[in-house]
Parts: sequence; structure tokens; C-alpha cells
Amino acid sequence: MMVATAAACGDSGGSEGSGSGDDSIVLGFSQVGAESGWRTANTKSIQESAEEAGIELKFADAQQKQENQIKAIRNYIAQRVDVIAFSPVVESGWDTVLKEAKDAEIPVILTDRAVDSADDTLYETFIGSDFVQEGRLSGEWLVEEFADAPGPVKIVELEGTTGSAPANDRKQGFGEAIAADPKFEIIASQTGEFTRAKGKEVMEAFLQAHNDIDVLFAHNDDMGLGAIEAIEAAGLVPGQDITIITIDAVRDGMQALADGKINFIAECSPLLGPQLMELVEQVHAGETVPKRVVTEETTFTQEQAKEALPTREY
Ligand code: GZL
Repeated sequence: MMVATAAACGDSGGSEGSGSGDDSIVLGFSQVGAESGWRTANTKSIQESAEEAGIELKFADAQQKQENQIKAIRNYIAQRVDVIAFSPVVESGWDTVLKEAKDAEIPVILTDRAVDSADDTLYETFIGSDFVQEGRLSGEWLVEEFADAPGPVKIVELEGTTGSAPANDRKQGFGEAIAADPKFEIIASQTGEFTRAKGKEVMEAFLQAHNDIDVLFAHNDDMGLGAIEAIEAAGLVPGQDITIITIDAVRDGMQALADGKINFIAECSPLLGPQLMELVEQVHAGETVPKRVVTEETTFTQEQAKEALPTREY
């Protein structure tokens, strides 16, 4: 009777606030959206890892809107989930809702993207890539690849979602790297919102405005793949007439790299699920976790893509 009563009240002993009525941890997750191949792979990793870990996952897709993420987080607070995790679509504007989670004594984990809050007690940890490094590695490859070019080397840039950590940081890292030589010049830069469709549309505009583009730096594979469609429609050869650098290394990007349509990709792993679930369990158990968990990544040339493709997980 005691066990039944305990179960009925949802008080499974110790897991304060669990909405499931049994011992499993209840995790509320707010996802950015489904804008890219990276995001799809990231969602799959989170859902499969929660299943594997026996964690009850409440999942909400915000369709790239901050107000939807804030609404989802408030719902999770009202449902008294055990842990909240989310990938902030943009860096700013989170303090109020994170303070509400803190006041409700529900721990928060940031995944994939960071927030610019000055108060880092509002979240337990941030697990994700070093986006500045991804931009830097992209720029360093270009500087090396064009070392003998007389210049100017004219670059157009497809930026990620305006205000997002990956867009801000990749731009910063790339800019710092190409500052090594003034022959490198970014002649146009605009957001392609991390999507193929917008990347194609903006690249079409770049091609209409400039007939001397040497390089495209796209903050993710999907915008690069959209741009390739525009480049080919303009009668140019991607990877030859215009050197293309992207970030992510999702399957479609790696295929284009192996096919010679992209020249270099800096990896950004979406497979954060297993590490996230470990952190959820540690945080729920009241263990101290590192404030920052950086995911391990690499880079790919065309030859390396051919070798890696057969065993790529995403
Ligand atoms: C990076 C992630 C970015 C990817 C894009 O960690 O936030 O968002 O680079 C995705 O493909 O849309």
C-alpha cells in the first residue's frame, strides 16, 4: 500500500519533482528546431540516448523561435520536471526564465549553444563545441591553401542565425585567422539562417552583385549545399571556380566534399546525447559537474572525406 501510495503521489523517494511516478528521471528538453541536417542528427542523438539511459524525455521543437523555447521551459517548470536542458537559439534574453527555473530549484543544462548571461549560476554546465575554434580552423586552412595567391582573395560569407553563438563565434574565429594577410577580403556577409533554402537565396544575390567571388565561407553545410545549387545555376563550378569552406560535416556535406564541390569542412559533432544524459544523471544526483564540457572534433579535406564517409554516424 505504501509503495502504491508513494507511486500514486509521484513521490518515488528521493527524485524530488519527478513527474513520472517511478524512479526514472524526467528531462524537459527544448530544441532549436529542425533547420538543418545537423539539428536532425542532434535530435536523434538526444532521443536515442534518453531511451538508452531510461530517462523520460519531454521534447519541444521551437521552430527557431526564442519565445517558443521560453514557453517550453516555463511548461517544464510547471510540470516540475527533474532537469531542464536546451539549445538556446540565440545568446541573449534568457536570464528571466533561467531565474524562474533556479527559483523552482530545477537544474538547467545548456547543450550545443551558449547564452551570454553574466550569471553562470543560472545553469549547471554547457556542453558543446568550440565555435570560435571551428571558424579559426576554417580560416587557417584558407590562408594555407591560398598562400601563393597574389590576392586580393575575395570572400563571401553565409552567416548562421543572427545572434546565435555559432554564428557570432564562427565569424570571430574565421576573421581572426584571415587577418594574418590583408589580401583576404570579405566582400559580402549575410545570414542564411543555417538553412539550404536561405543559403541558396543569399548566394544568388551575392552572385548577382559580384562577378569576382573567389571563396565562400558558410557557417554550416546546409547553407553551403544551398549555395552550390546557386553557383551551378550561374554556370560556375563549385569547389573550382569558387572555393567552398563549411562547418558541421554532416553526411550530405561530406558527400559534396568527397565529390569535390566543397573544399574543406570543420566538424561540429551533433552527437551530444550520450554525454548529455550522463550530465543529467550527475546533476540529478547532486554531483558537481564541470561548468564547460567541450566536444572533441576534427576537420576534413576532400581525400579525408572519401575515407571517412563509409563509417560516418551522421
Ligand atoms: C552548432 C549548431 C548549428 C549547426 C547548424 O552546434 O548549433 O545549428 O552548425 C545548426 O547546422 O543549424
